[in-house]
Amino acid sequence: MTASLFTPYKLNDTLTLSNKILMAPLTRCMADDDLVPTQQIADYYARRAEAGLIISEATIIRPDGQGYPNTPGLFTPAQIEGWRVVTDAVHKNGGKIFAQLWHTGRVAHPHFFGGGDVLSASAQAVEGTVPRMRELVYQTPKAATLEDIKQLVIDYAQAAANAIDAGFDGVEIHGANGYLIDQFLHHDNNRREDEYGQTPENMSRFALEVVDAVIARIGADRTALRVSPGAYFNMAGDARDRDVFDYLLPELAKRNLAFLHGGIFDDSMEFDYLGGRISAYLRSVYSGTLVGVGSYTAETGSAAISDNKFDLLAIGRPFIANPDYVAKVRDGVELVPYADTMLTELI
Ligand code: FNR
Ligand code: 8K6
Repeated sequence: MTASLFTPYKLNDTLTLSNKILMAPLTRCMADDDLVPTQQIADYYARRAEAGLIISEATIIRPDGQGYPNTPGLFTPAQIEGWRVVTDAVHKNGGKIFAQLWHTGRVAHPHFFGGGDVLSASAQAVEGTVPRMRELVYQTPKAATLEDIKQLVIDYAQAAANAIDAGFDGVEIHGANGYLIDQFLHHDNNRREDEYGQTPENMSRFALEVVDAVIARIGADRTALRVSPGAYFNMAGDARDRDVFDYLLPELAKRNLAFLHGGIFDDSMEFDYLGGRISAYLRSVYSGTLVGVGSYTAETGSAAISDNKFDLLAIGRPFIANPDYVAKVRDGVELVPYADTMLTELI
């Protein structure tokens, strides 16, 4: 019933995955206080190396991208060194690993980077407080100037180059879940009146500039992107967002990315303005390799691949509960159910 998951998948001439199960990016908030991954983190990923591809927890490209405690970075020599220990450990166990490149935009908090501006597409605050740090209220961001945008694009590309230096097999740019890139892609947050706002072309411009700058540094074969056309986290949906993604996705397809990854917690969620599920919408508009995700089991994910709904399956929470997820599925061994209480420990 899960056989379709256990055949190799050729992403491109550079990368072939040994199976179709990806470990989804999972923020764990366990880097040290310099945002360096620890030996425990290396061991945690190494235990999961049987995945066809691991996508790392979201990793910030620069200090003002931080919105949660102890999320790792990829902008200092010590962070690059720390990640090299992780990638070596994964490779030694026969695995492959991409870094997920992250800037939280308006979901950042100056508490984490010593004060200063929070940047976003527009000066629209996200409501509420930093999770588990309830005293930290989100502040109204500064709308990024054209100069800020130029620098951000440079910093994404530099983080991608740092990731390759650190031994990663590639990067997944985090364009999903209401963080910085996504803030440009949805009308809820993007109220700009310049060449980055109002029209689908303009609202897609920042995402495409980041993608193109990363490709220029590390090659399209090693570059992937995660997107959330259906807003569901840190963001409200708007029917007009559909036109933005209808423009963006064919543009992305021209770039021959390694893959495109949907960002959603439960892919049975339907979005009126997308005509249904995220995966179905992405499949209808995007012609390249597509990763499905969101409350799938190996069985339902394998069936979806057999039905050509997507090409690869990403698994999140069950991988937190089961370091040996892939072996268990292959051997038909029962899985340990995930519980939120497991987030306090790296097993
Ligand atoms: C996530 N998710 C997530 N997504 C992302 O793009 N970057 C990240 O760093 C994280 N971090 C994260 C932490 C935790 C604790 C959870 C539960 C989720 C979302 C994740 O990649 C995935 O899309 C969802 O968990 C849905 O897949 P599952 O868990 O239903 O297989
Ligand atoms: C301090 C912890 C930081 C974790 C950041 C990553 C976010 C994952 C948290 C899981 C909760 C998700 C809620 C998503 C809403 C889904 C609605 C369908």
